Amino acid sequence: MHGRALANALRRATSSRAESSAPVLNRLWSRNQQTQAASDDSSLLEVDVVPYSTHRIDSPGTTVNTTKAELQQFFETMYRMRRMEIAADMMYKAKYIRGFCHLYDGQEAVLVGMEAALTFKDSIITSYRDHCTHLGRGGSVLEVMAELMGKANGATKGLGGSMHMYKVENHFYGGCGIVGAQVPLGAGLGFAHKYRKDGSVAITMYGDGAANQGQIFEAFNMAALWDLPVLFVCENNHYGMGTADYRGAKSAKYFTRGDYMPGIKIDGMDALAVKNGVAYAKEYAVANGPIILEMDTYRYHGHSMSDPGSTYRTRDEISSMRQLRDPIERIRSLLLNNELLDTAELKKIEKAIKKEVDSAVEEAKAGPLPKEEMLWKNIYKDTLGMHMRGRDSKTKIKLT
Ligand SMILES: Cc1ncc(C[n+]2csc(CCOP(=O)(O)OP(=O)(O)O)c2C)c(N)n1
Ligand SMILES: [Mg+2]
Repeated sequence: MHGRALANALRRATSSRAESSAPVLNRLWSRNQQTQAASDDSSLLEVDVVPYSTHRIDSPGTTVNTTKAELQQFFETMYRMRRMEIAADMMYKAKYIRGFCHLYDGQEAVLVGMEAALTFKDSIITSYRDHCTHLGRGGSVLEVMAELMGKANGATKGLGGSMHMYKVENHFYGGCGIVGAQVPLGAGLGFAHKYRKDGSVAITMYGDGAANQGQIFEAFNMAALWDLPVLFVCENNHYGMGTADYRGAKSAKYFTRGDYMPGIKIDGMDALAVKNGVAYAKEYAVANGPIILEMDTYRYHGHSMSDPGSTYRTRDEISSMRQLRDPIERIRSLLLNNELLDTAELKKIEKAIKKEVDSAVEEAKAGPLPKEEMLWKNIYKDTLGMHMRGRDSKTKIKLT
């Protein structure tokens, strides 16, 4: 990142620490002295988060309720996501995983905070950066790792790979490889919720790069025209491949880009800020219609496995993010500084999760490949006795 972008990133980083963490910890500390929260997993704690920026809507409150149990769950889930992505990186380099592979490490607080404010009745659709979305929607590390390795016990039976995780029973509609294509689909999911009057919302996620596409504005228009319960979640990780946000967008204030539609900018490195913002937006969307949520976040890896991620941004920028805004370290500090868990307890959790990920990797490696007949299954719902041409015109395969 150069000049302006670097200065902005570091300003964000310092403000997160200076404005939020220090007072938060003090406040939590004195509160715990009174409530003995550490002894009870469900005792309520209050944490202050960095102020939200808003467009055409009042701000959510900046004091967020949480519990020891919730903070521990945030820590565990984000740590599991992080370890899984690190394992995927290693398996890719060892050639167990081939083809596309976009990692999510750095951005974990977005999904973990969002899921804390949603239920699995709310729908989610996202881009190709979808491994952790699958975990957030109740999937397992094994399902993701096996899918990445093209195995039959993978999330989509080894047929989709990295960009096509899917879990329809928990209303996760995938992983889409075409930049921005999921956004109108997400508006359609919102239409279904409204039509069924089920009180749920559709979350349609897209990146800062995708935010400049025409189809995004078409989806905004329809969703707003029909008051659809949609949260348009722009994950602003500040780069679209190697292009910094400010180089590709006339206005990088993505939360304002719905014009007539309200928007909120959220610290996407803080799971508590995300939870609170999403809960507020869900209530708004069910009653009034769509809203944009810009998540200010950062990806540690390159765009995909073919991108070392260090040619268009400095190593200093990446290490500053890790040191000052890392979403896992933020929750670790809250747990430690408030004596909810000690270092040994956190180490034990980390060790158990590492073991869980390692054994999922081994199980995925040993998993079966899809049967050959999967090549011609699932093409038509009713095959009507059709045949498929084989490698030459003499070979005909009956579709089943
Ligand atoms: C329609 C289309 N155009 C271009 C591409 C190539 N492409 C893949 S990802 C990407 C960048 C998208 O960046 P962003 O929306 O910020 O998402 P991020 O990768 O940062 O999560 C591009 C240009 C594509 N897959 N589809
Ligand atoms: Mg991006």
